[in-house]
Amino acid sequence: MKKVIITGITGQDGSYLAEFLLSKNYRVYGMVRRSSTENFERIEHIKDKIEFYHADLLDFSSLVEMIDEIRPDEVYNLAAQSFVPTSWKQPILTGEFTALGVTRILEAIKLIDKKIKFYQASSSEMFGKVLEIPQKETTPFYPRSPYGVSKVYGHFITVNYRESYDIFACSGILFNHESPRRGREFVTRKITEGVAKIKLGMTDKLYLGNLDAKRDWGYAGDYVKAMYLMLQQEKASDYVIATGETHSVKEFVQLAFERVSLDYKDFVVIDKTLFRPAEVDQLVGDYSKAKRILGWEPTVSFKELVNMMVDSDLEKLKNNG
Ligand code: NAP
Ligand code: F7E
Repeated sequence: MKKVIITGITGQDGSYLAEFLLSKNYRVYGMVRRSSTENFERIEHIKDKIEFYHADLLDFSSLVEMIDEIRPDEVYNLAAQSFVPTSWKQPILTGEFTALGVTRILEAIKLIDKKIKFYQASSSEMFGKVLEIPQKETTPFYPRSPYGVSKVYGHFITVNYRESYDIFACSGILFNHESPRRGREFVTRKITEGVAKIKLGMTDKLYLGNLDAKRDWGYAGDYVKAMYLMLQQEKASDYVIATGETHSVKEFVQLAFERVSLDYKDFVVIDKTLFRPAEVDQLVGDYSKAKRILGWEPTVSFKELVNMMVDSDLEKLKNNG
């Protein structure tokens, strides 16, 4: 049985990846940081099948001990401070988690066993103020937030440990991916939960920022499969994972309200405080390398994703009474 460590297992992607690797018969270890209350909402249904290990990206010795005790075949580093607006409020902490945290894990792997395969959760936010459309593996980076800057560091330290120490380290440059398990502060989930509350008469307004920003949105359940495929290849490399389509926040809002037969113009209020100091205006990825080498393709369309998230939030709110 192959052993795997997933950092960030309590997050959106961690939960889908854990499910997927359990289905592949992996022994799954979830790295969690200490908290006064358990935060297992997304993995409640599989938590009996996961072995939890307490460690923190800020604490090098905890990472060394974890890797030494478990001796995994693969490590997926999904843990990060992942919310872009918070990265302006807490830029130093974001750098500690999202940038230096990657070096701490890679160092632990280098010290203990260089044969351990490593996946780094890189991001389309690295492309920021885009220098090429669509963005591919060779497109230069121009990050627009402390989060994006930290991810550029995480990406290049991964490449550097591959080139310096011959560690099988891959960087997955994933474009936005969403699901019913998406954190409530990210725009897609904020919209779908807001729409569901409006439909059920629990509120009558949805406050949003910049509706003109465009993103390449896919389904998280598809994207975790690409992470796994990257680590099963002969050679380590970096891959863009995207849908190849771009849509504005406004289009997302329109479709979400249409799903419940309402007009967004009656409910959406623009709140200037939600605009960002520097915006990423338009992202669209070219996933042809992943298709060619990994045989990976997205399976959920934009409209299916919106509908899935609205339906799920309606269901959750109805069940909660
Ligand atoms: P998420 O839902 O915000 O989950 C983040 C995870 O990181 C949580 O499990 C969190 O644990 C953990 N974490 C944060 N700081 C930590 C620390 N110091 N030590 C240990 N664990 C820590 O993020 P996600 O959407 O699943 O994304 C997964 C990864 O992919 C992240 O690195 C993100 O930056 C990257 N990414 C995401 C997207 C996307 O569209 N979703 C796209 C590209 C890249 P707690 O539960 O304890 O807070
Ligand atoms: O914003 C606009 C906002 O916070 C998307 C993370 O997973 O994907 C995510 O980063 C867009 C931005 O995601 C609101 O200005 C308008 O242009 O959902 P988001 P993000 O910043 O793209 C990347 C790939 C990651 O790696 C990150 O970890 O939506 N927007 N109004 C709003 N955004 C939010 N959050 N809230 C609003 O009210």
